[in-house]
Amino acid sequence: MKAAARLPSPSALVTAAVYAFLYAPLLVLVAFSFNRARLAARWEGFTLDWYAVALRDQHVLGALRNSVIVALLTTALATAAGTAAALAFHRHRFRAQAAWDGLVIVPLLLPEIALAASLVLLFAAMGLRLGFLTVVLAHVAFSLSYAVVVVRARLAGFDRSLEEAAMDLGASPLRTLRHVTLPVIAPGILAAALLVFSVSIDDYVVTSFVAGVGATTLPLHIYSMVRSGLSPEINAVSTLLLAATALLLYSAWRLEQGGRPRAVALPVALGLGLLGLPFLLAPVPLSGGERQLNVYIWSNYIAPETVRRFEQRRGVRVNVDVYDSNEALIAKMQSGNVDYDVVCPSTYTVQSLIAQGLLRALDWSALSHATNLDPRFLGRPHDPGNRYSVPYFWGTAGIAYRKSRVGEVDSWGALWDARYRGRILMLDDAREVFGAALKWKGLSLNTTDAAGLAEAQRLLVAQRPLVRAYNSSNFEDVLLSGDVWLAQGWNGQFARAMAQDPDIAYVIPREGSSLFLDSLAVPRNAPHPELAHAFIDFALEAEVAAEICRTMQYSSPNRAALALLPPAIRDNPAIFPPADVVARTEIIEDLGPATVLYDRLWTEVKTSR
Ligand code: N2P
Repeated sequence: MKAAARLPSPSALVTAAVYAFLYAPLLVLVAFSFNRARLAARWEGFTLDWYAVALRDQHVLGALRNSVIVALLTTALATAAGTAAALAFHRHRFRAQAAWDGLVIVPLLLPEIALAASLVLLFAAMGLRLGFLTVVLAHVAFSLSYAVVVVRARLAGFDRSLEEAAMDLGASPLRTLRHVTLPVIAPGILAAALLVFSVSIDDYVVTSFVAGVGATTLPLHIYSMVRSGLSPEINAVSTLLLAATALLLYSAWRLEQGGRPRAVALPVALGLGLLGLPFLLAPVPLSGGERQLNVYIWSNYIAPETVRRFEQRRGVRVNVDVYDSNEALIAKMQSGNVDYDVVCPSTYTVQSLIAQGLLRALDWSALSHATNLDPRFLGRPHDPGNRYSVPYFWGTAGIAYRKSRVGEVDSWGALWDARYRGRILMLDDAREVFGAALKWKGLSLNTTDAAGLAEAQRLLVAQRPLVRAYNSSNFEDVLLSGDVWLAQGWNGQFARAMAQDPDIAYVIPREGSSLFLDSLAVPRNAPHPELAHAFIDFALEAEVAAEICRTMQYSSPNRAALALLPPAIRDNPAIFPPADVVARTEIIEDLGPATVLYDRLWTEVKTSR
């Protein structure tokens, strides 16, 4: 009887399980920020090194500084406006009061992505360039509601007769506000401010839409770090951000519960202190003006170390943003209000950007290292005289697979094998995915033939239930993790995966595949064209091109760099395929108006049931 009483009750167990579910991932994150191992999710001993790395990383510090500035401005604006609105609501009964009440709350319930998209449209219509200002305005837009709601809650218990008494005694309205109203609702205002600050500092969705270049906040930077390779540095940065947010939220909660401002002084000071670190450690200006270069490039296409070398050599700051599809690049460039200096489109996208007048003619006299390029990659049909583009990487799309699970693979048909249901990954890329289906059936991946495309679409719809994920960013990680056994993807990232796990193989199916050639180019409205040329020329230097190839393992079109590569890279057929394999590949071409057909068919595949 006694022993039974000591057993936890079922409801306590369920509660414990819920909390474990909620907080276990965070605990793991915090624990691994102290783990010595670089890659493995295995404990290899305690270290503070990752914090040291993070606090020395100028990009992390810069992004954190941007986040703090945005959050402080947002807090000031949203809290002031929110408090004024709450007071107005408290004092006056408006006509259709319920409707106004509801409208204040709606932004809290609105899907963030809808708010983000509408803000981008609004800014474009107003002719505002995306940057700091737009980030702050957007943050105020979504956090204002929080401020109104919190201050109103505090006002609900506020006795208006205090104000009336003050006025009866001769105090002016302003004096009454300062000496009576504000002191009473101060904890509510402070709580609102802390809440606004913490929703602003870790916002990702809205910010990613409205940031433009040079206004990268910490959440955006962390996300781009994740996409160019996981490092425990991210765990350290996230832990710091988590600690700061937790301290501020805890303080806001205490104040809301009626705690005295003095009681939260310590946690607030600690939280703000953590966020103040970047100002102490990297006291540099917000944006480098002329001394800054904005690069928009495929993920996994350039190592941070390489970028750092250029920064050091030229004494400039380089912002690197990444994308995972040509369509994302085109959309950004068409929007017309972003300021990139260097971009990296594939052949068919170079064609379409030239046709739309979105690229700037290059000054070849500033590209003295272009003589390093293998002439086979120059003068191609997508840009006959290379007026606009300089080859950067080439490579193939193919299938990587786990030998121990699927044996030998040599046909696209393997990706339709029902035995591997749920173990197949496809690129999230209309042209590549249709390309795989078309090639499998012996058709050109540039076909515009309606019957051929309909057949490809039918195959892709049938394949959908077998597909675990459509992923163009870290497909090699998904294969490495064991979640999928067969993945369509691009060679470089697979070559890196193979170096980590000998069970992985890469094949260009016997039916043939796509070959890509991605080039550096300068957008027509690039703000820093001179520095853009300097960067392109830097990437053409034999030694730099060799480093880029060695670290990213896509195939280099730089002949002088080849000699500098270790045999493990130069002789790796997954990176530099033999001539007979190249012979069965095809280059994706711009299909002009037929592009929309691919887009429509692809959307239908992805939304099919
Ligand atoms: C880089 C993918 C290769 C680009 N993440 C294919 N054009």
